[in-house]
Amino acid sequence: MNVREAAASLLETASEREPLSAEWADLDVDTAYAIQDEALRQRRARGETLVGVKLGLTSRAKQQRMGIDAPLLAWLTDAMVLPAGVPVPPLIHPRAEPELVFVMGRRLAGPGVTAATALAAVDRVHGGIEVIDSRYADYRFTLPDAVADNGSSAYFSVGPVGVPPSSLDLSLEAALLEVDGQIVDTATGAAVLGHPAEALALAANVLAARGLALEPGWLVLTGGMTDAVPLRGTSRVAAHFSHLGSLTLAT
Ligand code: 0L1
Ligand code: MG
Repeated sequence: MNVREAAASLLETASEREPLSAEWADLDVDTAYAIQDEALRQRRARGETLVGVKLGLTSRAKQQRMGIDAPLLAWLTDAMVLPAGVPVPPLIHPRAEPELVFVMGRRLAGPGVTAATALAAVDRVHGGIEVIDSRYADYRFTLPDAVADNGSSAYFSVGPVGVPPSSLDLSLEAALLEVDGQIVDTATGAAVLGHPAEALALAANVLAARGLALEPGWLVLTGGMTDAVPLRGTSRVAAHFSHLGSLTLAT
């Protein structure tokens, strides 16, 4: 299997499959990012537009659950945007997680980006929910598998309240995750690498190593604040933020 075939195969996957590493034993992270980039090329060829990036595995809760201790980066396209009121489409085994979402005001290029310089390039911050859906059976994978699978991306929704990041302390911004009327988890922005701006700086610096930058208008999902909650058999998931409002998805 080569990079193009792996990307096409992951894009077509509509039910649980074996990890890519089961058939590609020496799959490494650099090759996995090449597969991710090729999958983005194939998505664009079928009409999707790049709208930003997401970070995954930026909280201890997520890293411990997945048994992987390094964050990852993945692409976001317009086909992954779930507008308010649109139910989550059928997926393999979806899970939801609350995230802090930046909208870039200026281009941000690494290397050497710090949390402070990263925040200065942000136009506003929103609360959001990401719906992930690993193509791999039981969410069992290595870091290269998850990178090749575009960080388990499926859909995401951005809440209606957007504010300048200087107007609040994002490390203290809290999210309550509610499923069918029950609060199932809580966290603050500090769960995301100590401060979500650290995740933003990481994204800029990781992209710089690939000759890329965060572009004006891009969305940056900074990673699940809590562990992701399974949606199968549920009807509704909501995230309530302390200053960034609430959003609800029908599941
Ligand atoms: O958004 C995420 O944190 C997903 C990272 C990839 C691993 C997973 O499926 O949790
Ligand atoms: Mg996420």
